[in-house]
Amino acid sequence: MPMKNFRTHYDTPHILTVTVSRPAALNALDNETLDGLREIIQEVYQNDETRGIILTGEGEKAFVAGADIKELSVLNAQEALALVEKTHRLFKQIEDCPKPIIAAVNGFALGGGCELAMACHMRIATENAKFGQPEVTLGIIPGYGGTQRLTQLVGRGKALELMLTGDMITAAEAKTIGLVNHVVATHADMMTLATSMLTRILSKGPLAVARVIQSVNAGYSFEADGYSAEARNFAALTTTADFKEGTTAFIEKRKPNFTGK
Ligand code: CO8
Repeated sequence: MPMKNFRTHYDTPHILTVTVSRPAALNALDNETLDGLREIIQEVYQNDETRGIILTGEGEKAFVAGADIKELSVLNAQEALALVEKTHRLFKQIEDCPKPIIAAVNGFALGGGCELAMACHMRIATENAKFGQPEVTLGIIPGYGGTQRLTQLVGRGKALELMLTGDMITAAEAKTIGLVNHVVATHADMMTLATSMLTRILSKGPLAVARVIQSVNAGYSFEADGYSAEARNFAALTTTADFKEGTTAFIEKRKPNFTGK
């Protein structure tokens, strides 16, 4: 399935590797890329050839460096709310996919990129990978489910620390707090481990695999209100001067001066 901003291929039968490929923007998720990912995930649900998925980013530098900040910087509140809600649905489809999806994190997984990795069922990272939710630096908050999924994965205290400071952490730290399952030395090791884990899972009963995913996710359905709070708060912040300042400062490659307005 050829698609702009993606490469998809089978290295091993039934295991589809999906590579987000926008290297000039460190694989940031613009609208077109999110639309492409939606089509790929729909195809994954329908295609019997695909039984497991590895999701990764192009190159050695970035998995996904977040939402596309240039695109984000000009959104009004209504557009932001619509985009957040649409992407919540897409990431929920990834999370609820009955076929196992492993994020192979080969570099920066920041903002929406960290959120995308967290929507996958498991995460394997290379040593050079970096994780973070730096949205506060832009005057906004995580908007693609991060306030909920990061808290579920690492607990409230550590999640708040990461989201309030916007600090990046190494793959080793991410493993210590439970954000990633495994850390390996090289890109090749990462793909080998992801493939061998999926191969083991695919040798089990596919109906049982699907029901494990469904049962685990059902335990988190009470957090639906958290997702809508995230969407409303994200949209409200796009009306502030701090949002304009934060995103403009990134584009102009300077430090932001926030005024709390
Ligand atoms: N969006 C757009 N372009 C980006 C992004 C991004 N997220 N990240 C990097 N790029 C671009 C840079 O602008 C640069 O382009 P150019 O060469 O044209 O100037 C190119 O990629 C290379 O980046 P750098 O030169 O900055 O590379 P460095 O090695 O110096 O730094 C970093 C790498 C640290 C990863 C740095 O690029 C960075 O801080 N990127 C932004 C990370 C970030 O803040 N991510 C969070 C974004 S907000 C978000 O994800 C919110 C999710 C919810 C959205 C809801 C929408 C409604």
